[in-house]
Amino acid sequence: MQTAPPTGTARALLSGAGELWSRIPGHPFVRATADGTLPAAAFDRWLVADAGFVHGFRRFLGGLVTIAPGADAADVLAAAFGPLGTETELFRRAATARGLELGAEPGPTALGYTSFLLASLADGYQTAVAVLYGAEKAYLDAWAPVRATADRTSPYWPFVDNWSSPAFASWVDAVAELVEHAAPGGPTPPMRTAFARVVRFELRFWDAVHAGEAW
Ligand code: MP5
Repeated sequence: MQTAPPTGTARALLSGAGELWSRIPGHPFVRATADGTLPAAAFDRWLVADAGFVHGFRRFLGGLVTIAPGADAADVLAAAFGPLGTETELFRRAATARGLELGAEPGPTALGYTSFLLASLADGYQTAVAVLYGAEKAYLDAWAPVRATADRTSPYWPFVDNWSSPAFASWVDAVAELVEHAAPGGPTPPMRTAFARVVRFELRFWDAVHAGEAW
């Protein structure tokens, strides 16, 4: 799925993250999920960790709606609650089918990432919307390149489909526009710092799940 390349501030955030960002597409976890070869235990760990992430993410999104600078931005953000509800159902159904308990104690990386999302709200809308863009764009850029070749008979496919779909790509484009409106002159240093943290957390999240990180 090709999307419109981001322009302006969003593009500057991406190119600022440079080498780190280049490790998002083609990450071994994503490749193995797409071709169905990821061991079931690793997928199960990811499913529980990511369900926890999505729960925290929804609270973060609620906070962003609260601090959005106007109704137009709030409308764009609030529109994501519908798809997030569908996504939550996808996690619940898969967890039931696989006999997994959602709501387990998160590992330190997952907890650190969701805590960072929520903490970024205290830095204000401009920085927090850059955080939102990083998290969503990371998932799009990870999953969209494997959509065409992914094994659609695999139990992992509904998840690959979710974040590589045209609907998800349009939402990420809309978030890029919010970033542009929030900082039309280009990213501020706090936006760049927060965005780079998101990229590091995204990469660490997959690594932690793969390794079975615990504490
Ligand atoms: C997303 C996700 C995408 N599900 N998990 C991580 C670790 N990063 C980003 O967010 P959403 O809420 O599923 O669109």
